[in-house]
Amino acid sequence: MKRSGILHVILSILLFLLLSSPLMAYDAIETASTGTIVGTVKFQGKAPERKEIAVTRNKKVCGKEAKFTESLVVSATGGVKNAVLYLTDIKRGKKFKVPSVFNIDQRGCQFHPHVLIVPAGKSFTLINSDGILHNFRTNSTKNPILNKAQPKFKKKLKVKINIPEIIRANCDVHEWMNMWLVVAEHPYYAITDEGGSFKITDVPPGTYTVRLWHETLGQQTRKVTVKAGEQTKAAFELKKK
Ligand SMILES: [Cu+2]
Repeated sequence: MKRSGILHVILSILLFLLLSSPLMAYDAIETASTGTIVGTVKFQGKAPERKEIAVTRNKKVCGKEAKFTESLVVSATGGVKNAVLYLTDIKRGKKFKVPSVFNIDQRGCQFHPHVLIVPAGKSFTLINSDGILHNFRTNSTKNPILNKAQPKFKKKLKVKINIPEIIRANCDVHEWMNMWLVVAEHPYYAITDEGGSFKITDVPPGTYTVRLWHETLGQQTRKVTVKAGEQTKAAFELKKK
């Protein structure tokens, strides 16, 4: 083999290692004494009203019930739903278990749930409950783009995404249908509930960076210190950008 050929092989191997390294950055270990991070995400000021979605296609199926935009859902007490919180710098901790219910349902021409945590490299199911054509397109930058038509006879479709990334997905048939996939490389991710509360459990003691991500309100980071057997509180406030 020529010298340039060998160099090419070495460079290819290095590039492969570099690209695949994010998947190997987390180690599952036995976690005996751990702590919890609990908190809330609140909206500062008066929350904007959610707009009703105008159903322009497949009205019989899609227009049965009124639908409202999900890009910012704020409770009566100011809690922000569907904010994602995760540790950006955790290297080892609990095993990443795949959730028992692990799918996206296209029902009433909306994605359920609107935000889903997806363990990287694990398959999940797209369900078509509507009996009409939907299409699932991911707008990824780190992963290959998925573009999966799901005709009415195709009730279930398996998909898999390998590289951690927060990805917007949409349906090309119904332009109002969109959702977010949070492809995670470790189990320390949480989504806020209706009241804006979240909980990250079984965290090994240490100091970590918590990142908050919300689809329209942006991001924030915060350092937290977790102690064994204790709860660490983290309160976030966001305002409209
Ligand atoms: Cu659709």
